[in-house]
This record gives sequence, structure tokens and C-alpha cells, in this order.
Amino acid sequence: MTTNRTFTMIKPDAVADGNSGAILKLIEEAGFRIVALKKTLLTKERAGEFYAVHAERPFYNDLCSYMSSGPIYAAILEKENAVADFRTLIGATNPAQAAEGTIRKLFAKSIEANAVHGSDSDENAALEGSFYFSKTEQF
Ligand code: DGI
Repeated sequence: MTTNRTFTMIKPDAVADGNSGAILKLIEEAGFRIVALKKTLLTKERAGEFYAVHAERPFYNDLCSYMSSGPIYAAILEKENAVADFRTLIGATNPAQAAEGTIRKLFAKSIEANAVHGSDSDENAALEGSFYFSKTEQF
């Protein structure tokens, strides 16, 4: 099922550097509608829940520490073909491999501090959105 929704986080490095506004502007200019948006601070435990799928990966502990190191923005976005188009907009996980003009190319510092998250499937977009937002917070 295609929901035309995806989920994103603006990660701690991008928020700390004052890039949240610029990133949200690029997202809106690319045709995404913001359905829900909040600034929040994850505990390491809650970051671990969000990234549970990566629990066996060698970078999991560092990833959870990093994602709880400062506030983030969480957002649900809507657009036709949202998941795939948003992955194109943000670029490759490793900014060294991200295409020119992508959000990660513009703002990411490293493979870990890579500025933004983007869901990789419709199913995960729905799960990740509901991790942060109730139905009554989505408009
Ligand atoms: O969907 P992505 O965010 O592009 O990438 P992913 O789902 O494979 O990994 C989730 C996050 O984990 C990614 O945004 C940054 C971190 N990560 C992925 N691969 C590595 C990594 N962190 C480190 N330190 N090393 C990695 O190889």
C-alpha cells in the first residue's frame, strides 16, 4: 500500500549547527507537505528503540549515543511517491557519496552525523511516524 507519506528526523548535528530552517525550506521547496513536526530530545534508550533494526550492527552503540546527544526535529511528510523521492532528496547515507545538491551533500558531516533520516519503505514510514506522533497530531 502506498501512503504517500514518509518520516524524517533532522539529526543533532544539523539542529546544533542552525541548519533546521534551511533543511525544512529545501523539503518544502521539493514539494513535500509537513503533516506533523516537533522538536524533541531522545534518551539513548529511546534512540535504541527507534534503531532496533540496527541492533546487531557494529555502529549501533555510537549511533544511539549520537542520536541522543542533542535535540532533533521529527516530521511526517506527504507527497506523491514520498519515500523514494525523499531518499533522492537527502542523498546517500555517506555524504562523501551523496549527489550534488542533496541535503546530505549540503549539510552532513560524516556517515554518522549525516544531517537527516529518511524512511526506507512505506511500512517503516508508518511505524516511524507513529513512534513520535499520535493520529491527532497529523494534519
Ligand atoms: O537509511 P540511512 O539513514 O541512509 O542508512 P541506514 O539505515 O543504513 O543507517 C542508519 C544510520 O546509521 C545512518 O543514517 C547513519 C548510521 N550508519 C549507517 N552506516 C554506518 C553508520 N554509522 C557509522 N558510524 N558507520 C556506518 O557504517
